[in-house]
Formats: sequence, C-alpha cells, structure tokens
Amino acid sequence: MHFLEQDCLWYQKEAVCFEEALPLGNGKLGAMVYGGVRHARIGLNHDELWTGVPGDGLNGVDKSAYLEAQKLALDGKFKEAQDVLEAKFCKCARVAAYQPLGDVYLDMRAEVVENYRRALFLREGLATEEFVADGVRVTRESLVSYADHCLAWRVSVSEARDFTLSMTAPLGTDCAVDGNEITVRGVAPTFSPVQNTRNARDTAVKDAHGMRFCMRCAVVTDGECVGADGVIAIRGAKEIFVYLTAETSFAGANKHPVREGKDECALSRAALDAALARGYGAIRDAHIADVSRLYDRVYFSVGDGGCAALPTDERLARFDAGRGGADPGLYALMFNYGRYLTIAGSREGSRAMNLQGIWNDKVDPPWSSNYTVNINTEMNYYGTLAVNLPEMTEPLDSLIAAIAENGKKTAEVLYGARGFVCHHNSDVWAHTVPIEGLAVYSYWPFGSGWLCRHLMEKYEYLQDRDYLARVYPILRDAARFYLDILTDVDGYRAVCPSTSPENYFVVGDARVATAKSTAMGMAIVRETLENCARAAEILGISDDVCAEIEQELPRLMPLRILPDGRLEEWYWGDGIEYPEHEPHHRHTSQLYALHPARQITEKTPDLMAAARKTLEARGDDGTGWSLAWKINFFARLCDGDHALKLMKMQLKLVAPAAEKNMHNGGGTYPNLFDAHPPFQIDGNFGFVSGVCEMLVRCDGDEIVPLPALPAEWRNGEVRGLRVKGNRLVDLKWTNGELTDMKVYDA
Ligand code: FUC
Repeated sequence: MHFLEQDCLWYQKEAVCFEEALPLGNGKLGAMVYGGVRHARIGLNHDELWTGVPGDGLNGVDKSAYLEAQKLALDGKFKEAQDVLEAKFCKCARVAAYQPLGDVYLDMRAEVVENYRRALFLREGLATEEFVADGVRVTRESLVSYADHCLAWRVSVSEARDFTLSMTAPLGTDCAVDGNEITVRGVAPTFSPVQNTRNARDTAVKDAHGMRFCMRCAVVTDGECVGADGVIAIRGAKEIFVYLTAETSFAGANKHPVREGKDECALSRAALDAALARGYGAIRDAHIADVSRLYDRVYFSVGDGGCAALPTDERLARFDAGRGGADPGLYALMFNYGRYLTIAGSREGSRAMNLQGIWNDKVDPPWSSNYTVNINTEMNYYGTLAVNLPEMTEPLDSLIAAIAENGKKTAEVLYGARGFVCHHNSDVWAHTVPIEGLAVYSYWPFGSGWLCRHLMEKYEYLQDRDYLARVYPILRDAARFYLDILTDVDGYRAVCPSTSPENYFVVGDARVATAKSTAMGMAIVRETLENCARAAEILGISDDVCAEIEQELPRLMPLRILPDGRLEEWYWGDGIEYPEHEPHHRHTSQLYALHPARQITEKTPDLMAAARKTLEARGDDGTGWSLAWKINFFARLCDGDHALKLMKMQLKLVAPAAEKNMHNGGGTYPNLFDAHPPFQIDGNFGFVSGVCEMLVRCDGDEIVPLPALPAEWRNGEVRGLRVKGNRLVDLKWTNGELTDMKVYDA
C-alpha cells in the first residue's frame, strides 16, 4: 500500500471502537470498516432507517400559548413568558431517532499476525487491509458504490483458507441463510428510545411497527459455500467477494412506512442481482471513477511535512503535542476528509446528513442523531458549494422542501401565521414543531429561515434561474411566516418573544431564555426577507409578499452594541442589562450576522469591532462544531492567525475512551471524525468551510483572495474553489504573498 500524506488515513491496528473505524458511503448506505483479522467487522447504516412514523406532532398545542407568552414578554415579564411556553407550548412530539442497520462479520483462524495495515483512500473511496496471518498473506478491500447501490468487499489470500460470514442487526426480526446468501429483515420502533436508558434496545425491539428494512449479502468465491446455522461457512477460499445491498420501506416524509411503504425486499433483491451480474471489477472501476471525479475538483496544500509514513493516529497525537508546524499536510488531510465525507454521506436522492452524517452504531444515539437546525444541519453543508460539490446539496434541498410543506400547519396552528416554520429539531419525517422540553432550545421559530439561506446561496453560486424559480415559493413562505409574526417592540418590528440558542440570561435567581427580541432572530428574519425580495426581483415577480417586505425591512429591530463593546445578544428594552448565565457558551448565536450571514462586513466597521469583542469575551474553547464556527468567524474578521489557532484546537486528539462530556472541549477522534464530544460530524464540515473562508471571499462580484491567510501558511496553493457567480478560483502564494490567481467559469 502506498500512503499519501494528504489523501489517506492509515493505521497499524484494527479499530476497536467506532471512533477508530473508517467510513464509506454512497449517501444512502453507510459503512464503518473496523477491519480485524479473526473477526473482521463492517458496521452498516441506511440513511432512511429512522424510528417513528409521519405525523404533525402537535399534541394539542395551539397559538394561545405563544400569544400569552408574547404579552408577558412585551410587559418585561421574561421569566413568566418562559414559564408559559414551557407549560403550554414546548409540548409537541420529540423527533425520531436515526437507527443502525447492522454489522457484517468475516471470521478466520489466525495464531500469529504480522504487518497489519488498515487504510482509507479518500480519492478512490476504498478501505483496505493487509496482513500476514500464520504465514498467509491476506488483503481486503471494501467500497460502497453510488452507481451500483451496494457495498462490495473483496478478500484475497495467498493460500486457501476457511472463513465464516455472518450478519447481525439490532432491529433485526428475521435472518435467513440460503446457500451463499444471508437476508436480514427488521423493523424500527415507532418511537425514539430515550438516550442513556439501559433498556432502550429492548423497548425499541418490542414496539416494532415502524420503518421496515431488508439487507442481503451474497458471497462469490473460488472456495465452497455452505449456509447453515445463521452463517455462511466458506471453505478453501483464495478469493472471496461479498456484495451487500439494503433498502427500507421509506417512501417519503409524509408516507406511512408500513401502510404506504416501498417494497424493500424486492428492491434489495434487484440491487443484489444487479451487483452480482456486474461483478467486483466493474463495480470497483465505476466507483473509483465516480468518487475521484468529484474529489479531484479541488486541490489544496500548504506544504508537505513528509509524514505519509506515520499512522494517522500518531500524526494527530504528534500534531497535538505542539509539533503542528512539522505536519502542515494534516490541514489538507482534514480538509480533504471533510470533502470525502460529503461525497460519501450526501448524494442525489439520499437523505440530508444528520448529526452523524449517515454513520451511527446506536439505537439511542446522542441527540437522536437527528437534524438539529439551530446550527448543526446547516454546518453540515456550510462549505459544500465552496468546494464545488453543489450536487451534494440536493438532499438538503429536499429536506427543506419537506419541512416547508409540513411547517405550514405548524405556522398556522401554533402562531396563527401564513407561510411555514420549523423549530430547532427535525428528522426524516420533516418534523417542524417545538419538541417537548425547555424554551431555551425548543422555542425557536428560526429554523425555517436559517435553512432557507441555503436556497439563495445556492442560486448565487450556480446562477441557475430555474432553480431559483423552483425554490421561490419556499423562500416566499419562509418570509410570509415572519411577516405575520413580526410585532411592535419599542418602535421597531421584532419576533417577540425570542430566544438565542441555547444560552440564558439571569433574572434574579432564575435562568431565562425569552427576551423581547434577539440579535440572531432578527438577523435571520432580515436575511430571509432580503433574500425573498432579491429572488423576486431576479425572477421579475412582484406579489403581495414583496410589498409587505418593502414595508417591514426598514422597521426591523437593528443589531446593537452593548456599553462594553460587545454585540447585544438579547433585547430586553427595560433599561436593565441582565448578566449572561454562561459567558463562554458554545453557541455564539449573536454573531449569525457575521457568519453565515453577511450583514456584518468591512462596510460596518463598528459592528466588526463589536463582533471581535464578542468573540474575545466568549473565549476560544468549545465543542467541535463551536470551534469550527469560530474558525469561520475569525476568517470573516480577516484574522487568519486566530482562525489557525482554532484549527489547531480542533485537531486535538480526543481518545475514544474519554468521557463523552461536551464540557471537556472539542477535538478530533483517531478516525478524524469530529469530537463534540461525542462524535458529531458538523465540525468536520465547519473545518472545510473555514479553510475556504480563509482562502477566498466573494460577497458580490468582487473576489478577495487570501482574506485571512495565517502567517504559518507561508506557501500554498488551492485550485478549483467555487465562488458566487458560477466561477472557480485557483490561487498560489509564496512567502505569504499572492503570486498567481485564476478566475474562470465553472
Ligand atoms: C445543540 C447543541 C449541542 C449539540 C446538539 C446536537 O443542542 O447545543 O452542542 O450540538 O445540538
């Protein structure tokens, strides 16, 4: 195996836990390759396998609670407003949980194992293993193909050996072995097992009335296959090919997975037959062509430290120990890994990536491995357009479309408003209601607005008018909702009450989240209205919503600077400045206007200074995604050195066995997955976006090269970054100075 410093992860040991295993995927089917000699394991996921069934989840909540809370907040009774919301509004259904599909194992006997190597080749999308077991040389290679809808696994041995193939599934109800094939069928529960309850699995399996799945694998070998006792015994094989397909009954966010479900058994059968007919070589060739075509669109390097010969976990440990300067290739590797994860996790026709992308081994995953849209889902796609993978945002478009549909009833019933709204959590059923819980996260009607910024941004990147025309009704409905709930607050128009995820201020001895208005809320409303107006202008549309927007925009509550120079997070309007409960909170929501929005720029120097002050007061520490967001903030502030400092913090090695406590600070696991902790994939993508933001800025027509180049990145090159206006940019720099810049049509 030839390891490359910037395009390859490799290890000298098999993975003993999820955070060491290596991810493969085609958007739908996800695989975690643990490797291993005696008991080789590949963990499996399907992006449609979630708990739950469709439903509005309203649980009888109506708009009276919101209106009552609004009145209280307008009277300065902030705690009382929160109490009302928590008693009567934040009472809707909780979201569904993303589920694991199962595992496939290949066992062999081995006494003495030598020269074990395990790797992931990003450019090819291949996971490999090689070792010598009792003098026999074994090589394995696995891939998950987009074109052929299957996982394919090849095992070659220098002398014939015996193996056993088996499959397990935590939600499995039925496992059938027939000759060279295993079929596992199962069904997900209709509710989400509660995180951290010991019997989550048992309860889940008892209520098996939800999404069905069927996974099948077939063995092709020069040896002999005997299927019996739930396993396939493979005798005297020098070569083994395993093909695996899986399908669920998911037929759409509003289709019941049982009554209106797809025929997962027939679909997985057809895919398996097709894979068997194609054969490994053809599947492999097409797969490499597919992945490398996407991967090769961008190249980035800030130098080669000659570290290819070091295993990735050792590289990370050395980097963390302060020798980062000697391994600049790790920045490129982390950037390339993020691009790889997008290619593996989000393809046309798949679901949008959730908190763990598509990779999850638990029936009770952290935060249900859901769509958390008060930053996390959006961060998953922060840099996708900039690294020129626009096709990979199609799953996000389709999630937004489903949310726009379901969020109409939520807007009407919970607010008496037109348009649509989504609160802070969603799932495969396009959940939009405020989940049962605390107002500090649950009462937050801004998810719809934040998601919709992607629609306008995608248009700006691609300049595709047809796309804009298609998504305009969604943008208009997002705007309509805010137009309807804006209310008079001290001479301005604001959303009252408002919260700022997920921080509190302190009133007396109470923690309170609900103020008259918030900086983030208003930044999202402003952006939504402006985007809708601009889209209408581009499309030559002039409707009632455009007229209302024109009237409301000048009256929106502005951003404010506090006496100490920071940006105000909450607006109370009663002359008191309430202290923050957690001054170093991981969310820095008040800076939404700086990033991802572009309301705070060089054109607003006072707000730029306030943003910097805010960041200084927040401090650098944070969870994985929090560090990644701060990289992007400092890039927008043109402070490359500070952005790099945060990158180094993000590249801190987090041991998988360490307590998964978010207050320990974020970092990176041995498999380079972002550590919130626990594993949460948003930080991987926030890192990618951070690199792009540091290297090129494009607000309107003007392209600014290297707006936040850190001093340490003295020499470097980037090719193929996409910017607005459907253009690509190549840059080269030496001694910190730009030496070459090319801008060309995409
Ligand atoms: C929000 C964040 C947490 C975590 C969770 C999934 O609640 O505050 O840090 O990212 O979402």
